[in-house]
This record gives sequence, structure tokens and C-alpha cells, in this order.
Amino acid sequence: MMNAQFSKVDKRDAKLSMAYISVAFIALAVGGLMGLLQTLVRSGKLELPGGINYYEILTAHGVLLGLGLTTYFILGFQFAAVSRTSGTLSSKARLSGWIGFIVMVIGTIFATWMILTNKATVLYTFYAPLQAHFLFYLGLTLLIVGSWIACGAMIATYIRWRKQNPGKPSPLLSFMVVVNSLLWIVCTLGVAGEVLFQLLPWSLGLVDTVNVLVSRTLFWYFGHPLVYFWLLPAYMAWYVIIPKIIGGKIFSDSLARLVFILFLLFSIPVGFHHQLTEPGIDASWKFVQVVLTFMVIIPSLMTAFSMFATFEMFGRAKGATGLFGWLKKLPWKDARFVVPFIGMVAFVPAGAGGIINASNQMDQVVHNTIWVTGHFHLTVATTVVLTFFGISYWLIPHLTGRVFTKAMNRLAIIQAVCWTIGMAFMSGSMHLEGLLGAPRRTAFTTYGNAQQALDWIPYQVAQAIGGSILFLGIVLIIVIVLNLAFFAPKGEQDFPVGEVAESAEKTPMVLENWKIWLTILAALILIAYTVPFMDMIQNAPPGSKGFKLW
Ligand code: HEM
Ligand SMILES: [Cu+2]
Repeated sequence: MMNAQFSKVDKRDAKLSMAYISVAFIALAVGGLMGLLQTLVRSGKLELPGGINYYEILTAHGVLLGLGLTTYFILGFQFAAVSRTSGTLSSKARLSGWIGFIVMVIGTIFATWMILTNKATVLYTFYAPLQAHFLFYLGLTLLIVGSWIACGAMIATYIRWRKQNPGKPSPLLSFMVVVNSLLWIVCTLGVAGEVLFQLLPWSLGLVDTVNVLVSRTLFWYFGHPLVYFWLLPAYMAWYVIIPKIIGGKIFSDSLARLVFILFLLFSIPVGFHHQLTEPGIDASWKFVQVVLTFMVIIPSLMTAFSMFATFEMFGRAKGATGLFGWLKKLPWKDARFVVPFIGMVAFVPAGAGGIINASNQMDQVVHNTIWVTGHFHLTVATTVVLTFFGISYWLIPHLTGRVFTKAMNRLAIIQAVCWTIGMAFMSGSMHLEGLLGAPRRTAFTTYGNAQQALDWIPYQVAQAIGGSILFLGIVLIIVIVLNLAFFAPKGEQDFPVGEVAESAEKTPMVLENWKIWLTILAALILIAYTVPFMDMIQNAPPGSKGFKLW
């Protein structure tokens, strides 16, 4: 399947991919600094100079890291992955990739500019009735439209491969890119609808009021699948790249494809699990979506099973004995393996926390506390981000024609250790503090020296210690990335793509029958949303005017 001619990403595609990845790391550097400042402010040790407002930097942090870093890195990685496995992009697809990039960058500049001038201090969820400057919403729209153009180019490249290879299953990595791109397009329709039909006209003064419940529902229709849009590229690396790096085989091609399809189906119609405490949605509909939420546990466990099967098969092939003997055979000195592996391990407590958040009763305890912030710093900021770092260590040199040297490999492992220790402190104390009732998204306050609030302070100090160690991690990753992009010795760095184990079953073609899957997806969305959505519109309370509380 992997023809030799495809083994190196075409130089022109490499440039495109690097453009996206560069913006991702710029966002990381700036957003990371904001994160450090937040932990220092919340510990009570720092006051922001020049009248800068805590919520302004919190918004910049959330938007730059949660929306910027992730989206740019993923699109850059996906372009490289499609080009590597389905062949060099056509000039039309490459041009679309660049147009998408430029539209996204213009949007990002608008949104960041508004945030940094304190005209859009609405946090990364930009909930109505907080009202930002219209350029912020326009910027977000451009960011999304640009990403659609980019995803279209990737899907077109996959379609071209299918036409040239009738009757054959597509390259696994390209298939995964297509699933993730479809997931993104379907879920961003919600937020695009919210911004275009509600927030933009309202911020421009064309309408006076906004239906808050509808806007939040459209946001979470997007906001939850968004986390799977972040996670699936990490899964691509775990399923396809890691087996090759350790020198093993992919456990099962069909299982990997099935997992991706299940994520596509079960990650979209579940947004209500973020609205469990919200009035205006009937409890029975919340129940339906919570049940659908729990369905994603199935592909998650399938992934865990499949990863460890890959590791064990590899270890046993190397002669490992005993229950866990294979663990010793894994390449513990190779950052390309170790860094994402730490991410996988972090996903165990992260996933457990997610099950707690999605459980109606337990959510009442943690909702809107800083526990939630601790949760997503384990999932996205640890599992996903460490995997992205692990990808960067071979992808960037591959794209720039350089090599990942031993010295950088050592630095990368130190980086991951910093990240792990920093996150353990920060996320761990966020979880504990949340259980003691401390709210998230709050600047430093002692609530008039209330005893309960005073008890939170030690945890906030621990977060500042963790945040400082994390920031050191950000400095190190920037050093490594700059080295790989500009200074490392010239040479060939492999883009590892795993092969399927000989013993694996043949891939059934039904997994690539998009008519079936997209129809089921549409049906699930209609079942989960139609009735409650009509209810929200027909029985809406009076709309809200805009508020600017900063
Ligand atoms: C140096 C590393 C980091 C530090 C020190 C840090 C620190 C923080 C803190 C203290 C908060 C919450 C404050 C509050 O609720 O008042 C926060 C929120 C957040 N962080 Fe981070 N973080 C870091 C890295 C990341 C990364 C890598 C991501 C995403 C990829 C991320 C995404 C977010 C998001 C989305 C929020 C929520 C913003 C909001 O509530 O509006 N963070 N971070
Ligand atoms: Cu969710």
C-alpha cells in the first residue's frame, strides 16, 4: 500500500504543513505565558500591571491554546499525513490549503487583536449575553471558514486516491484524516450558525436581543466534538505512527477504522452533557445525550486495548516473557515514543474524570469549579499536547530536511518530564481545589476572608508552582522546535507509517461506505436535537441584550 514514491512528503506540501505548524507554536508561546500569569495572579502573588484585566489574559489563553494551537497543529499534521499516504497534493488542493491558511490567519489576527485590546473579554466559550466587538466574531467565522477550505483539500486528495485505486481500502492514515475532517465540518456547522445568525447581527446592533439558550446549545453542539477533533490526531499517532517507531506492527486495521467511525458517530449528538445544570432543556433529553456520551467509552477502551496489544505483540516478538516482560523491550530512550506514551498514561485519570463530569449527579458537585479546568489540562493540555510534541520531533525535521539529534532527543525527554511534573502539580491541585468548591474562571479573591476561600489558597500556590514548571516546559519546547526548523543538521528524518500485522483480518470495505455512516450520523443528530431545539425556540423567554462586564 505504501509505495516508495510516497515515502517523502513533497517539498511544496511540506511548506504548507510547516506554515500551519509554525502558527501553532507561536500560539503556544504566547498562550503559555498567559497561563503562567494566570497561576501567579490566582495564587495572590502577582497583580497584573497597567490595568490589564485577569479575564482578558484568560480569554487570550483559552483562545490561543484551546482553539489556535490545536486547530493549526492538527491541520498542518493532517496535510502532511495525507500527502505522505495518498500522494502529493494536486496543485488545486495545495492552493486551497494556502487559501484556507490565509483566511484562518486573518481571522486569528482579528480575534487576537480584539482580545488584546480588551474588546472581547468573553472567554474562549464566548457565551452570550457577554458581548464582544463584532470583529472578534468575524475573526472566529474566518477561522472556521478557512479550516473548511483546508479540510476540503484533504478530502479531495483522499477522493482522488480512491478513484485511482478502485476497490482497495484507502491508506489508514488518510482514512483517519478524512474522519476527523468530517467530524470537524459537521460540528463547526453549529458554532458557525451561532456566530453568523445570532452573535454577529447582535454585536453589530442589527438585532437587540439574543436567545441565550439556543446560542449555548449551538456552542456545545460544537464544543464537545471539538475535544474529539483534538484527540483523534493523537489517536492517529498512537495507532499508525507509534507501532512503526517501536518497530512493531499495527494490531488491526479494521479495528482502528471502526474506532474512528464510532467516534464520529458518538461524539457529536452529546453536547447537552455540558448543559446538565442549565434550565430550559427537558431532563429526559439530557438523559438521552448522557447515554450517548457514555457510548464513547467503547471506542476509548478499544483504543487502550489495541495500543497495549501492539506493545505486547512487539515485546513478545522480541522474546519477552512473563505478564509484563514486554514493557522492558519498549524503546524508553526514544522521545518519539516516550513523550506520547506519557500522554497515553495521563489519559487514564483524564478519562476517569471525564466519566465523572458526564454523570448527572456527580456533575452537580464539580460543575463550574476549577476541577473542570484540571480535567482539560490533563486531557487536551497533557494527553493531546504531549502527543503533538512527540509528532513534532519527527515531523518538523522531516518537513524541513533536518534530523532529530541525540542532544535534542535528550532535551525532549527533559521537556516531557517538566510537563508531567508541572501538570501533576497544577492539574492535581485544580482537581482537589475543585472538590473543595473553588470556582473556575475567577481572579484572586478571598471573598472577604471567608474561611472556605482561605482554605483554597494553598492549592492555588501549588498551581503557581506547577505553572512555573510548565512554563519552563514551554521554553524548552520552543527551543527544540526552533532547532528542528532552522538549526539542526541537514539530513533525512523518517515519517514513520506503520504496517498492519500479517495475522490481522482483512479490512471490510463497508467501513469506507460514507453514505451509511453519514446517514446514521445525521439521524443521531436529528434524534438528539430536533425536539429540544424546537422547544427552545418556541418556548423561549425574552431574549437578552448584550452585556460588557469588563
Ligand atoms: C504553561 C502551561 C499552562 C498553564 C500554566 C495553564 C494555566 C491555566 C489556568 C490557571 C487556567 C484557569 C484559570 C481560571 O479558571 O481562572 C487555565 C485555563 C485554560 N487553559 Fe491552560 N494552562 C497551560 C496550558 C494550556 C494548554 C497547553 C492548553 C490547551 C491546549 C490550555 C487550555 C486552557 C483553556 C481552554 C482554559 C480555559 C479558559 C477559560 O476558562 O476561559 N492550557 N489554564
Ligand atoms: Cu463534552
